Amino acid sequence: MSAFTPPLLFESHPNLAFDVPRLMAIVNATPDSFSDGGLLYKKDRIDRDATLFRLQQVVAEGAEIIDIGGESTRPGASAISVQEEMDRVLPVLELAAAETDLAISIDTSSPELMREAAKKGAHLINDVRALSRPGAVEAAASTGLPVCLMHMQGAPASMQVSPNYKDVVRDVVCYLQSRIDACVNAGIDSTRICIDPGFGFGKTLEHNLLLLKYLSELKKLGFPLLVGLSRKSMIDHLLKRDLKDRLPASLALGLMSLERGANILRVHDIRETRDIIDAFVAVRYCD
Ligand code: 8Y7
Repeated sequence: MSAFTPPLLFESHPNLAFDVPRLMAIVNATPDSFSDGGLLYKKDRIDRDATLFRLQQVVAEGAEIIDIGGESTRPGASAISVQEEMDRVLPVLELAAAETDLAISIDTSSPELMREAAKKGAHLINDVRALSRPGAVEAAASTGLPVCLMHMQGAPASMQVSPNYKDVVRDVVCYLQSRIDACVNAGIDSTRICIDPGFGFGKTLEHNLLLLKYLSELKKLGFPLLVGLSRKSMIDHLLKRDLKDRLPASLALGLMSLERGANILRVHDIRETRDIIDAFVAVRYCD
């Protein structure tokens, strides 16, 4: 009926084949993240046993990818040095590479960490700044790894003060296209790029809702799509829900993203998200 389009995939890891949607578990190597900060810590340091325990839990619950981050991008979070970021992320990455078969994504904007992470076995670079820091595109290109380019308006400290767009869907599409072009010009193959609208990053509730409603516009760019809606404060703005009561809406928004073509869901609640992906896939492939 329709022309055959080969499934999109990244060759760095089998779990980055997008014939089915993939589950990315958030693993924060931070002492202070808004929902799971400090989980890997004992006495102010990353703890090997606590980290191993968490990694095994993440695998058992059905994650296929883990996204390891050391810098909190909460609105108002304080900046840390590159050294501090490396000290947080690299031990977790090394343990994940040695002890699991997960695809490993590194959530960073730092060129130095991109290079180190690639040497230590990372499979994907996830940059909320879309490789906009000086040297980031070049560093990412030199690793040969796939990259996730996320849209953000402004900087984490102030991005929620007064988000402003002419047409949020068009503006995000244009921005992502410009970052894709910058990547391709620097030698990153277009088969190694995925994109993300960056829910909650310099966006009002209305902006977020429009981006979800018209997610298919982003799909038209032709790249795998990563979506992060898990427990985000837009759910509070919409429904008045504390962090601990955001699971039902997170799952609903996740399923709506799948229906609109999301290829990776980045989430905190792994077991529950596994169920919605499995149910979605069962219906999609039932004939
Ligand atoms: C996202 C993200 C965060 C997202 C991508 C949070 C690191 C805030 N959100 N990366 N990172 N997409 N690609 O709520 O939506 O988890 S941090």
